[in-house]
Amino acid sequence: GSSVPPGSKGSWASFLKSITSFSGDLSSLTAPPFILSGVSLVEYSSYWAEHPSLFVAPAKEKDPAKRALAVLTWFISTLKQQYSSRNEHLGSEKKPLNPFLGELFLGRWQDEAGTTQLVSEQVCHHPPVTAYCIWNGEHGVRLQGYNGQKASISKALTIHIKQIGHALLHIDEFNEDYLITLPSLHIEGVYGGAPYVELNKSSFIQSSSGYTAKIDYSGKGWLSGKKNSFTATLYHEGREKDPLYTIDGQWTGSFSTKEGKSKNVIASYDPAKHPLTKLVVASIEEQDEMESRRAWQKVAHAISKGDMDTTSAEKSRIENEQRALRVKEKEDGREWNRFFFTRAKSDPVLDALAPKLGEIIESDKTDGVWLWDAEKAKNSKPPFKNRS
Ligand code: 0T9
Repeated sequence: GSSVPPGSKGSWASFLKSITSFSGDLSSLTAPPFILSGVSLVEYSSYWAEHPSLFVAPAKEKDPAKRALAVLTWFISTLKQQYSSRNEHLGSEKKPLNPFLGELFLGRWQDEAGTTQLVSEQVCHHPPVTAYCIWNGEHGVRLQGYNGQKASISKALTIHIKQIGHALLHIDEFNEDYLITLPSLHIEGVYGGAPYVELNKSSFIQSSSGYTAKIDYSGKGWLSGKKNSFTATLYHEGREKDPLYTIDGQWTGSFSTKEGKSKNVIASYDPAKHPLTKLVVASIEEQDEMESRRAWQKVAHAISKGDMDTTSAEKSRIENEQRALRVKEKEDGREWNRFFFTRAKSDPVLDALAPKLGEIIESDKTDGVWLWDAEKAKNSKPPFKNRS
């Protein structure tokens, strides 16, 4: 069946034609309005902590293996927001707005876990790279990461996305770090105009305390036949055959945790029992010009009205402003100064953990390794300071 609205058949057909002949940067494609979203990709960083209690839970766990398990459980709980929330709320995956360099998305979650804060910044436009830091001071938990995507398309119109980048979780109390790798994904349902994400292969979490978690994704489910299935194991590094814990289920649904290889269920997770905490974002009037929702306000409004002329006019205005800024910087022999992050060649925490997973840090593909810069954050001018 086709989900393409009757009036958009022609433009969808030409869009499909254009994607068969592209390679790499998806953000450059012009898509018909029905598939556009007024939300910028810089907002997607918030998917990491929509359950603040699960995010901070590891900090309360004294036993290191159980702590690693709490990290794994939190990670799996984020997948539903990360990869299927657009589908659930908007009816299909939508093409996000392509963030401009320096674009910011700032907010906080306020709930039983206290205050959890979010800073997300577009640190590179070409290729697109978003960096973020999410932290909860009371619990001493901090997640920082950056990511970009590399896309390719198969003849059958499946879009394959390799994520480049990673996340690092730090727990103050135990001075522990966790390297989180990002799963590969593919987008199905493109031909019929109802794209959705499937995860594939595996992703990993490596802790500085010597535990490895491996998450295997299988679209249809080897055992259950259900979609979005996964199996995860947590083991002492190098001892994959000897898992301490096994988790299986659906990343869009419920899953259960078992001890070792046994059938003995020790915990289960049901997303219906874990309502999301809503991110608090300043009103558009309060926001700085560099903040995403303020900057894209007119575009988002035009998209929601299906007004393509205003959408492209307003998009072009932003793109032209950006081009002018880049020209000026080039003339002045300087580069755009990121608000919260600093480019590095490497990071000692990353260098210690990545080899354990055989993970190659392709920093050339993300314009460097992007690190949270506490000094910059402290000195960043008001509007941001007032609110964080
Ligand atoms: C980081 C996430 C990422 C971003 C999105 C591929 C994609 C852009 C990147 C990887 C987040 O932590 C997790 C979730 C979804 C990913 C998006 C899914 C998607 O389709 C888009 C790409 C750029 C498109 O919009 C392709 C157009 C398509 C909707 C129409 C055929």
